[in-house]
Amino acid sequence: MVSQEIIALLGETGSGKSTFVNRATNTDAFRVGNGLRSCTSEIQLSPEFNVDGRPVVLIDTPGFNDTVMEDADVLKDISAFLATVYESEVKLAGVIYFHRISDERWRRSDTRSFGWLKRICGDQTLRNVVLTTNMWGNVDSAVGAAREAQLAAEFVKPALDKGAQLLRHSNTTKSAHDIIRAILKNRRTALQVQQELIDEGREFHRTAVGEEINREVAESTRRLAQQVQELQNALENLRDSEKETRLQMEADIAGLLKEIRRFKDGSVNMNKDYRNRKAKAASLWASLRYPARIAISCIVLGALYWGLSLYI
Ligand SMILES: Nc1nc2c(ncn2[C@@H]2O[C@H](COP(=O)(O)OP(=O)(O)OP(=O)(O)O)[C@@H](O)[C@H]2O)c(=O)[nH]1
Ligand SMILES: [Mg+2]
Repeated sequence: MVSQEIIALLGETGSGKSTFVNRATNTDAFRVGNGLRSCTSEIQLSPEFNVDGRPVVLIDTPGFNDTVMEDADVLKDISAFLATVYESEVKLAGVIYFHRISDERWRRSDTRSFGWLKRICGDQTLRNVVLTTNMWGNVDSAVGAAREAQLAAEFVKPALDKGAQLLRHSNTTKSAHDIIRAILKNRRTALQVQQELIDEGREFHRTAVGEEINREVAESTRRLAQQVQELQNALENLRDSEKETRLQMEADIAGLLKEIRRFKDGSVNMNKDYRNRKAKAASLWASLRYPARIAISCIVLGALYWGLSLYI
């Protein structure tokens, strides 16, 4: 039986999810990124901590990255884990989405990663979502406030209209707990992707998340095929003397065709890959659900082994 309040953290890579866990738990439980590379590569569960006497566990996720295939893997992992949680009849308390107020503009990658949040949650559960702005220390406060107002009036307005909250995080334990409190006030509801996968029994490629991945894959494949066609046309017009250019172009075409194959394979194997990731998600979830049973099993097995070694 899971008694904790479970909250999922979502956002772009480097948006501060793991740092939030460290502040909320007042520990250095998770590694945070300090370079240009993405840091968290797998879903991880925070140590349990208390907010107003209620036990809370945060789900830290790998960030969205603005690359189609890498994001597809992250989304399969997140969906598989959320489905596993819901399958065991546990509803999340909510979701925290992270946005760096220090970013100078709302980029295409923000629209894209915010889109994943909407497809995961659906309109009905946006009231259990807190959109958190962080990294206030890296921006002049008036500039940050103007950006925040623009976010509220424009970019995230539709989500706020449907009940999401826009809150500041000042990178302290108190601020992290205030954000969590804002979520704990709400009634728990199943997220859209959980309903699609479990209640409706859809295959992953038929969920809003899966359909969007496939749309992106088709679009990227079409663009790559167009580049191949353009290179092939240019090749036909090359003079025989331009041997080096020809070799380079042929190598470029081979690279593009390989990429197209990778996209197509990813699309064909999408559901199979999702199921593999779901099996992995089940064991991570079990570590939270049955920690005592696992510990007891270890003790029993240890005692048996000890007894056996004495006997032998
Ligand atoms: N100033 C400031 N820096 C922050 C804050 N939150 C995170 N950072 C810094 O931002 C960088 C990325 O933080 P992470 O917590 O690793 O981000 P993440 O979202 O977990 O990234 P991925 O694991 O790659 O998805 C680190 O250098 C953090 O120290 C914040 O609230 N304020
Ligand atoms: Mg991280």
